[in-house]
Amino acid sequence: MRMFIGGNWVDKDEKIDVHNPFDGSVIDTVPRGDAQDVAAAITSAQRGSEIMRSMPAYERYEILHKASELMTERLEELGRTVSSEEGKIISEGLGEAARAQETITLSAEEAKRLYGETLPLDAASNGAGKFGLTLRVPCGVVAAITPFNFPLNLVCHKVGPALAAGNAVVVKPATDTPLSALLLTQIMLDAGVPPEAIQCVTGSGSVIGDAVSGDARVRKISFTGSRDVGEHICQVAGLKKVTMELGSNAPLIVLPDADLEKVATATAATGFANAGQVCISAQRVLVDQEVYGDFIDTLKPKVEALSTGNQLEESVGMGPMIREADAVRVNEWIHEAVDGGATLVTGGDRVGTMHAPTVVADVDPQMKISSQEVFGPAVALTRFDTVEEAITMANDTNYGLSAGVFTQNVDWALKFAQEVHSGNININWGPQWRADLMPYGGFKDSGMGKEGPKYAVEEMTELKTVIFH
Ligand code: TAP
Repeated sequence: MRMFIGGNWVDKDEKIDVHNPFDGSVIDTVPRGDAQDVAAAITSAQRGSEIMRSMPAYERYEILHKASELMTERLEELGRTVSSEEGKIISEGLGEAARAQETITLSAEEAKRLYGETLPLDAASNGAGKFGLTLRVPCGVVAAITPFNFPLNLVCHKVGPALAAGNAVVVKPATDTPLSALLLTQIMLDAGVPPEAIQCVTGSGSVIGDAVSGDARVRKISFTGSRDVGEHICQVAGLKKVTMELGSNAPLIVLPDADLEKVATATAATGFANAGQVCISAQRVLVDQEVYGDFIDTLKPKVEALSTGNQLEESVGMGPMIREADAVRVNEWIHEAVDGGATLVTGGDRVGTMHAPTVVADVDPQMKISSQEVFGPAVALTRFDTVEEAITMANDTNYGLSAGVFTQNVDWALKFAQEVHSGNININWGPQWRADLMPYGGFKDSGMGKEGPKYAVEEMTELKTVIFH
């Protein structure tokens, strides 16, 4: 595929191969964009931002609504593209395509809701005879830098609100998974987005990232990805608005009154979906010592029932990881933990990008598999004695994106909700759950700002205060 810059589909002599992570086969190529391509994209987007700023909200709504209809027609193609380039099983790929379509529908609706307010200026000692109001105005050019793991829906979470709010958007998709973003760009153009209002530049983040983040013509950066890249972008960005949706090592607390069957089902579902490569995967499962042994016995067969293999075959329960280097890293952390005294309950093997679904018990919270973001198909079990200890352990991390607790005790549930420092709190489910309309974003090193179209529109607009004297 080609990239889209300045109203044209652009090719380059230098290409990047896009691989199917299951067998390494090349499924397509994209141009290797450079800093000049980024500069050209931003120049065009500046014109696009003027067009979008003056476009009536109803037209922005209609275009996004049309885009959502076109996505519905192409759902199967979108889902297959996601699965082929990312490695998630086909049901998850199709599920992501359906969610992405809903994200664009929700964004279309938000185009109609850019409210301001009137200000009671005469309530201030110097305000008699004045009248004030606020206008919510677009930022201008929004840069959208996105990760590999949800290559369509997370692009929609930026493109949809950016356009709904009257901005132009420059998309920099992950190099491993650019095809879904390019397909989406085509759909947006087909729906009537002005060609200057959307740009999609492919190329390595380490090469072209600074050209995107550092350009003073970009007013807003919306980034989803790893903590360290997020921090680097903030340093390069200078005086810009930023939204940072970063990583985590999400905890799931199992209190002694929990239904262990339900917890085990939730752990298998929220720990191993997309081969554990979800920012809110259940990673640290903290279990009350009273039910620790029984929980392991209940969880083990559910994890062992996950068949691994070619993600495009419908019978397969878990596909490959995105890159072999990441599978090697996850495997090393597992074996480091086992060498340090943890117990391998199931899994532990790796062949190429395919890592077995793994459960490790008796994990010391200082071990990498617990203290750092695993981002792979491994779950670490640690036991605790009291609710207070469990909450302290859950909070003993630099991350804070999502957390889960299983209990029937409303006091414990409320204590957990109030005391766990995390952007999302799940009572009686694992940490991995999201409806695309809800405010979603992390605390601490998991980032700042919220996504969900309503909240992203707020972050991609600015308030102008108008005073009539
Ligand atoms: P990253 O390696 O951080 O890459 C994310 C994006 O940043 C890619 O497009 C990447 O481009 C680009 N990038 C790399 N270096 C850059 C630089 N110096 N300047 C600007 N952009 C740069 O993350 P990933 O491996 O794709 O995704 C996994 C991470 O994302 C995990 O930490 C996960 O938790 C996090 N994540 C968070 C969320 C939310 S909502 N909080 C959701 C999904 C994922 P290249 O691909 O070309 O390197």
